[in-house]
Amino acid sequence: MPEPRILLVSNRLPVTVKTEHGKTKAVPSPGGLATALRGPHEQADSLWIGWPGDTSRVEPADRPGLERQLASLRCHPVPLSPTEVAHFYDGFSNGVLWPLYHYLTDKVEREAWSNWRAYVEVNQKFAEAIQSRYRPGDMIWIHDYQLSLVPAILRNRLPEATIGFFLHIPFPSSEVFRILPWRTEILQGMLGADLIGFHTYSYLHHFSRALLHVLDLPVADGMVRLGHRQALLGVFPIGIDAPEFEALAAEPAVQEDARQIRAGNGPRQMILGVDRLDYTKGLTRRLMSIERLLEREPAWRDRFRYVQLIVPSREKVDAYAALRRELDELAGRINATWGTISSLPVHSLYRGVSRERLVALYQAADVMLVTPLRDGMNLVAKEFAACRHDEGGVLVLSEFAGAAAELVEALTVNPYDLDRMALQIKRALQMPDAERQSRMRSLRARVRGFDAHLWAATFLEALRAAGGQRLVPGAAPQVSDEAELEKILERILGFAHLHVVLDYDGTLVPFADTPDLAIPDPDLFSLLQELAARPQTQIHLLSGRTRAGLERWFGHLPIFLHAEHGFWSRAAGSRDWRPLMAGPPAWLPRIRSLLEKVTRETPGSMIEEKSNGVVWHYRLVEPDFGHLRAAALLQTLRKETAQPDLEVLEGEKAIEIRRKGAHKGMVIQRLFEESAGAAQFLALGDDRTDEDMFQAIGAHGVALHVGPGPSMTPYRLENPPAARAFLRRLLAGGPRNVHPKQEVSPTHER
Ligand code: GDG
Repeated sequence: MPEPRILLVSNRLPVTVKTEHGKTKAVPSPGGLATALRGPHEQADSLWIGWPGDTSRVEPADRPGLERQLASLRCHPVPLSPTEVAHFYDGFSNGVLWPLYHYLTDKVEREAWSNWRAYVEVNQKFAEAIQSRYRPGDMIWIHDYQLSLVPAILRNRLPEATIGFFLHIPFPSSEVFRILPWRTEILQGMLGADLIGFHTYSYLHHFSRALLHVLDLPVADGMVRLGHRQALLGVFPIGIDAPEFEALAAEPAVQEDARQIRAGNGPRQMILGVDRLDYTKGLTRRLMSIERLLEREPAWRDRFRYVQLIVPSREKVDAYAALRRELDELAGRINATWGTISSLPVHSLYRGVSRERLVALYQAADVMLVTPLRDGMNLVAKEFAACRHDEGGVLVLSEFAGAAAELVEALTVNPYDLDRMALQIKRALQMPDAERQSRMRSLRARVRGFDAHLWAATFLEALRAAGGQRLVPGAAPQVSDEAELEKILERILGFAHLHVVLDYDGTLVPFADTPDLAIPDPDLFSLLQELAARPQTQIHLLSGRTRAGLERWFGHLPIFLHAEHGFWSRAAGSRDWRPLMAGPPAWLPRIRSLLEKVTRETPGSMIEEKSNGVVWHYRLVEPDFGHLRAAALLQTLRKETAQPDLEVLEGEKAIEIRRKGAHKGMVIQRLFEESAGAAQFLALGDDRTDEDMFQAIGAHGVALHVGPGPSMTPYRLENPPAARAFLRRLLAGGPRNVHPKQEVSPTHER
């Protein structure tokens, strides 16, 4: 099979447009992503789609040249206006999602909530750009939190496309994620992908929990079912370009630079930190733990220098400017207290350095501090290991960096525990050579073993497979197509004695939080009224609800009502409810008291009483607790099913215990017999209990399933509004081959 073309999509292109002294050029963007995706980008005629940076100052005359240059680099620009950048990027992505996903909820900018609109619009813009370049067979790989809505927008427009999504930052615990007012939109957005990748299992786990809590979607075997489609979840820890770092580290000029840096430190050991200026990196706490070490360990004073490289970033976001001030003050205080005439303990540099200098610093360091409060992965930790041919240097790593899941030979720290962090730094400074070498040897093997290229190749291979298994095997398509519906309608219009049998919840109205809230609306009343007025047509509402409930809502309509799955029936216009069988079952009081106990122990659950059985509802229970309790209840009930007249039914977040044989199919059977075989049926239903009536109808009519669940009938309407629209079409079609309306006779009265 030929290699498919890959469309890589990220907020930033791997090159950024720069205008200096009136000259415009595209220069490589910093960061590990460009390196990691170099392989797939160079493959076949792949394309990278993203923002090229601020192009507002590019002279009109320079634009064609710039476009040519980007095209030759296989980059397709998505230009963003300065306002879009301010609202979508600084405002929503970095002012809301970034702090929230890193658990720093106090840093979420209050004003930035208003930038949601811009986030949606720019995501749409990206989706349009992708669609404009998409060719069937391409694989689309979308990156990171700035673009989490793009997969679903694209899925709508390109249902057949293979779409992958990778989140480079942590996915927070669902308790934190649920703070986000747009949690539903973000989750649904990501679910447009066939494969969603995370750096660690714990991020995947948090995402699964959020799906369950927010969308009520369970994840089984790393897979989420979305109607007839499925999305896969996977763990793909990103690596670095290890050979490139090793090669740089082997260069004589770089090694000489490292020697000079060491010489500059004199007899002192060097502790190094390399971070973007960001409050997630734990820079303040890192400084405080250095201060603590100096306070508590006099022997270590003036025996180390802590060099911290801070690369400026996101300078327009307020929290970042404040952080810089705070760090300056703290470093000033430490230096003033513990500095000597010849040396200061803290040496901060607010600037980026060349790759060569960075590698020299890695090589010169005795201890590398990577102590973020949270970090998706953290590539600096891996780069440090890759550069240490000498097997020297000790890595001190935060347990809250994704890298900690892999780099288990590092000295781990909890960056919130300053005392222990100070002790770990001391331990690193005085680590015996043998231990240091042994740890570094193992770290280097890990970094080399799964590098950036392997990461990209592994994800793409999994994506290809996920695209191939997008459709759930054997699942019916979401809806019947127009031609199919037209054929069914024609058939029904030809029925001489039509019985329309309708389930209520999930069929005519969507599910509500509790059964009492699923109230019928005026449109439904008029629809039922008009259907009932149709010549040679009877309308039957056949529900699991109680007699009183149906009577209260539908008693005034000229339609037949069947309560408790058909155990009770009454004719149109009659108040006389007739049971299918006599007396309540003997087991009912015992089962009721069992359910009362379960309800007391399961907050949010409730009991629905029926004359013929009882139902335990757990729709409002915390989802996994509800599932757990339901499983335990089913286990207990299994003993009861030895009773000849008892059956247990699992419904939508409900368990029903009812008298055996009182099911919806019995109603169909009776109506058929009463019409002396003349009745023909149209039945609409959405759940397991409706399958009984579909089965009973057999060749005597048409059964239509409503909603995404499984069904024996091949005909499917998407949801309750689609069901109502179909019934309206039936009305509009008018009856064929039938006589004028006659008085309805209560057919089942004996
Ligand atoms: C996201 C996630 C995840 C730093 N200073 C200089 C410099 N750097 C380079 C490093 C490294 C990169 O920047 C930073 O790596 P991060 O891992 O922090 O990645 P980000 O791109 O910020 O962010 C992160 C990553 O995505 C990948 O999935 O690991 O958790 O937040 O490569 O070397 N490079 C140069 N001079 C510097 O001064 N040349």
